[in-house]
Amino acid sequence: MEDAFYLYRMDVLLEQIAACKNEMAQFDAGQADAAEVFRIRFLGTKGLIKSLMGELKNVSPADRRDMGQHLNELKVMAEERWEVLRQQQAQAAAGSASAIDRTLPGSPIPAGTRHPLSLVRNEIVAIFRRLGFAVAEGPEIEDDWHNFGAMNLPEDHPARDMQDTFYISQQPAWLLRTHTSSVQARVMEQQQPPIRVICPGRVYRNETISARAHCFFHQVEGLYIDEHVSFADLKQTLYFFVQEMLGKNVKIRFRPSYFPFTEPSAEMDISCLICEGKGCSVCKHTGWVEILGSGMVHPKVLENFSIDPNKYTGFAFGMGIERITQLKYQINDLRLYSQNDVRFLQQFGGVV
Ligand code: 2NL
Repeated sequence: MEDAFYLYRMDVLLEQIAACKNEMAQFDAGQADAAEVFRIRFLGTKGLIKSLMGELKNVSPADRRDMGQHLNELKVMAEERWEVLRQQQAQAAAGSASAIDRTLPGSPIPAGTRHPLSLVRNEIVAIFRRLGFAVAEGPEIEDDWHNFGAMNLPEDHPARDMQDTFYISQQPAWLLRTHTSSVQARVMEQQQPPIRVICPGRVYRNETISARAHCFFHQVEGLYIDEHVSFADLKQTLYFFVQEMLGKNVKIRFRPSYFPFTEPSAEMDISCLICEGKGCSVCKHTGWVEILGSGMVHPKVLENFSIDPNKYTGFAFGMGIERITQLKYQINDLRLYSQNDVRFLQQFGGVV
């Protein structure tokens, strides 16, 4: 009779206690927040052990004392296991805390240095800006007209040859610009005089790479078109530029030359910075080094953009940034500019 009345006989409860122990043994101590998950499952107010305790009233009074002891054992066992889990977790937290000391100052991120060509380009641009020149940029992939045709280069000019210029094989009408005159062509397309621009940028020529030649280099070209612009303006502008760029002691000279896009044309030399004109290997014992080409804009070029050559005149010039940089910093091999050797690049760290 008693057995039938008390639904939870001792053996049923013992089975459940055993199942609970089994679950505790298999509990995954590695899971996230393991101690708390364990507490909620076994020791919490809605946990397994509390619910088993609640069943004690359904055990016959004769077995109740015995059963209470079993359940107490189970509870102590769970509490001990919980304590171990908590300690493990605290240790893991302490371990990761000592691996990262957040009070230490951060390791500095090394700042890069500006490329010498960028430094010199920025200086050139700054000087011409003070003279009222605007800066214009354009695409490196150009068409024949902007690079050659508009600049008065005849169809059979050697610069147009595949030997000298990179053409885009998928699109033979396109090429890599050989000078930034193409940018000035685009400026003249857009705007009538007065025009006063400089065009810095990368240009390409099909050359075998050596200490003195590369398949790409950097240029700054300048263009000034207005009424009454004269060769005297050209000379004075470039003289001012050289004195600002390289120092007041530098002398200049012009030698007659030829470019298809200017007439007359002249190349400009400066007195050698290394030997101050006395003669050395840099100036090949002449005392002078060439730094740029220049001239009065050819009337044909003006006409190509519907600029009246009887009303307007202009001067233009072009210089290689590599060349100016070489003179300024005594760099003896063009390849150094593009090899990305930090031992070379870091030497310009102090210059802004
Ligand atoms: C050189 C020579 C030069 C020009 C570039 C130019 C541009 C226009 C019209 C006429 Cl839009 N000329 N540019 C003129 C003379 C010389 O460059 O040796 N460059 C590295």
